[in-house]
Amino acid sequence: LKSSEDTPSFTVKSYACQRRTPLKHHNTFLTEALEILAENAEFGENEGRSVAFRRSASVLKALPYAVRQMDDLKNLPCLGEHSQRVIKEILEDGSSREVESTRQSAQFQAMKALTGVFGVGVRSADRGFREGLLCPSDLIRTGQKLNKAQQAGVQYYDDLNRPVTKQEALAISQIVERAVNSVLPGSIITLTGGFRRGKEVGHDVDFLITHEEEGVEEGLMPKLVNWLDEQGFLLYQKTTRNSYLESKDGPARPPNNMDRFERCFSIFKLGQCSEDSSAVLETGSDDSGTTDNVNGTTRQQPGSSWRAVRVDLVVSPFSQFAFATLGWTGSKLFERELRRWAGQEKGMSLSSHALYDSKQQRYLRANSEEEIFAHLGLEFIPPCERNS
Ligand code: DCP
Ligand code: MG
Repeated sequence: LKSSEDTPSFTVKSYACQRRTPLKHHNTFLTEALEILAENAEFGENEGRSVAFRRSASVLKALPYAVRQMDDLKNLPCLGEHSQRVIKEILEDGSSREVESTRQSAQFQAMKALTGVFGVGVRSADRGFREGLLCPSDLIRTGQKLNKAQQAGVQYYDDLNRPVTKQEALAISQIVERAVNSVLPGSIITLTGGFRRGKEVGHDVDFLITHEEEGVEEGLMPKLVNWLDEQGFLLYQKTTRNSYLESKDGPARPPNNMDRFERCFSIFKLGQCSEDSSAVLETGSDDSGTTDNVNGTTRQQPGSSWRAVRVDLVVSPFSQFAFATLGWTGSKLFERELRRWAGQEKGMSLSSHALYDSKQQRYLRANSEEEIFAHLGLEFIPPCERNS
């Protein structure tokens, strides 16, 4: 077998969790287009279609070369007919009519703007659009009934739609570490989500918190939230009990203790140099007195000494920490593919709490992500290569 000189030959495994997907890749011009179609399918609640486009895009992200002709796609998995048609048009004409008309459609733009409001999901956005709403200010103008989350979402819309920088994420890490260590010393705090995968910016900052002594983490979240609130760091927070028990995960449904897995959706008030940001300024500096480790990069609104940032806090019992870490690191497609691999190829059921082996009819323990990959018969993929 030989491949022609200008046709790179490269094999790509079919599940995203079997491949290494770096953050920066060679086919952004194609993946962005496919992801517009994926997003549009999500707005139409067509999950199958959305996943198909996301899988196609993800395959292109894993290629070590830029696709220049259709031949470059030979033998690649997951590229459906529709995706191939879109790719072909972009390669030949520079753009895809379907993608461009989607991008420009009033419905897509309204859905994007409305779902961009924290607390507004696809359903409400769609209802709004049908009633003639096009942008977040229409929610106010037309006197829509908004819940607390949505009210905060509208109030902090501009801040929350400005990407969170790595530096801001680190500043928030310091606040969270201080908070957690004052309510439960010895806790372990991990920055998860996109930042753990090496992203330079994110839409929020995700944390996973645990303690080696199983059980002592119980009741941590309310104390943590209290501390943060008292110090003036919270603009909004909603703590929810884990809804995992209600999920349709079948046999992997966890034992009862798992509803203790709590999550707090919050909006932080990240200070710059005002008094309430002393925590930010004190930590990480060797007390030069005028440290500006947060200044400059985060001040984008002249005159404002703080900005709002979405922060997700999750507390996990130590025995589930590896699963929670894996589950909260993402990407979303990588997670989805891990679960699909577990189910379809291994007869196992994976969640952020546990891994259940249906054949052996037992839960498989793991103390690290590496052990979970091993249980699943997968090569370990480090976080920075899970950008599927
Ligand atoms: N996650 C998931 N499924 C969800 C929500 C979250 O698998 N429905 C996991 C995978 C995500 C992680 O949690 O990577 C954090 O979710 P985010 O929405 O914060 O996504 P990221 O952190 O990956 O990206 P962003 O930069 O948009 O925050
Ligand atoms: Mg995130």
